[in-house]
Amino acid sequence: MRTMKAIAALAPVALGAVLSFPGSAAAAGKDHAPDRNATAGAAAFRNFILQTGTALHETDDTFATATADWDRDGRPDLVAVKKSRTGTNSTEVHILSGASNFQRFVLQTGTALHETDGTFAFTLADWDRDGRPDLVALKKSRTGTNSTEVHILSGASNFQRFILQTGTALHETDDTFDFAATDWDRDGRPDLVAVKKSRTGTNSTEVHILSGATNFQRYSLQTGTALHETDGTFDFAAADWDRDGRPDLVAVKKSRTGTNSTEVHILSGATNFQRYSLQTGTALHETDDTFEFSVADWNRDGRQDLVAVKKRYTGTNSTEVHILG
Ligand SMILES: [Ca+2]
Ligand SMILES: [Ca+2]
Ligand SMILES: [Ca+2]
Ligand SMILES: [Ca+2]
Repeated sequence: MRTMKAIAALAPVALGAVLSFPGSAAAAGKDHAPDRNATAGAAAFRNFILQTGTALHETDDTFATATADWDRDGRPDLVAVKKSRTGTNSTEVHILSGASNFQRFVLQTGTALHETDGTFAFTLADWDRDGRPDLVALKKSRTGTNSTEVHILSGASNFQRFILQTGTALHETDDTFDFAATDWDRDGRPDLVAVKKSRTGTNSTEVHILSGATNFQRYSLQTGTALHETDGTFDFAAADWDRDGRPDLVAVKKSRTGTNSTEVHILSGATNFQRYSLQTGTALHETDDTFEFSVADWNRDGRQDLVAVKKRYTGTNSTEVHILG
């Protein structure tokens, strides 16, 4: 999520540089010597399958990033949402194509949404089921409805048209909440996953899922999880890691880890997030607020990969993408 003024002016810049980080890879290899009996799952996230600068300059807190297959070529694309200090005086969407290894923009546009601030979070989901990812803007606080609001811009209109704007059953929310969209109840409608990280009734990280079928007026699930309360060192995503048809909760622990690496802890949806499917260190060193995470199947082997976006203080002076498989 985060500063620069003229993105368009920088669009033609294509670095094309595939970086190698022998230092960090070797260090991680030493810390986590491969277990020869390890299952495929246990070996997950131990290798970089892409490390590259991109056509996007370094970015700051006015940017939020996500992955989605915008151009429907089977390759995840990088979606950068520019929330404020934009040329268009609106929230902007800048999409870098996966097919170009993020060297080329396939969309750069203002949207129907005004400039946004820290009270907004963003995710993508195909709300209207036309095959195009739509932009889900969550207004967490200072809303007209006194609830967390959902405002969805259609991909088909290049984000010029709202296809849903509504309050929800969830009260206003703050930095103790993270959000993701996934079809939890498998009715074909994206549902909204609100992860309550701390100050919870259960003394654990909680999952509250609002059903898309009710336009987010009813909960499909509200539960504590096997994961203790969490803080700003954790990022969350939803994806079907174990391929049982149920979305799982991916918790990325960025720092203060036991393994001295960025860790991935996956809670299985089949157990309502009471059991772990995977807990592992990764080839990526500990990370900080300059990193954002998402999951996507980059190399199309049917397994979700971890996409780490390094927004600034990069070697390439661009926003970088590091994918762990
Ligand atoms: Ca794509
Ligand atoms: Ca759509
Ligand atoms: Ca659903
Ligand atoms: Ca699953």
